[in-house]
Amino acid sequence: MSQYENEGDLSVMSKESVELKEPSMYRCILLNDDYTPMDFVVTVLMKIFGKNEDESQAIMINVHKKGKGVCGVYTFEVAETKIKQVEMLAEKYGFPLSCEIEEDK
Ligand code: TYC
Repeated sequence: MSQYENEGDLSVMSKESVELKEPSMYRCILLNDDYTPMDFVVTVLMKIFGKNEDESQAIMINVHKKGKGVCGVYTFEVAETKIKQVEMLAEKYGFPLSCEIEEDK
């Protein structure tokens, strides 16, 4: 009998190594400002966050009125990448649009 026989046998593995956890999820929070044009924000929501035009309008207006709002919930790397994309696109056009990350608990 091979010494490796029991590898992968859940009955002999410790509880910690058997329990697979779901990855934590993170919200992308869009922040309001006084300078970024509304249509630019709507375009960002469609292009980067995959929202349709109606959803994008609704999110943009909500952020405009309330100061901030969730535009999507993703795994950490995806959320971080989207935030970088928002900031790079905003910088390209000289707008101060900003987005932050927050754990979704
Ligand atoms: N407040 C901006 C304006 O009046 C529009 C805006 C909405 C900017 C949402 C940023 O995340 C934002 N032009």
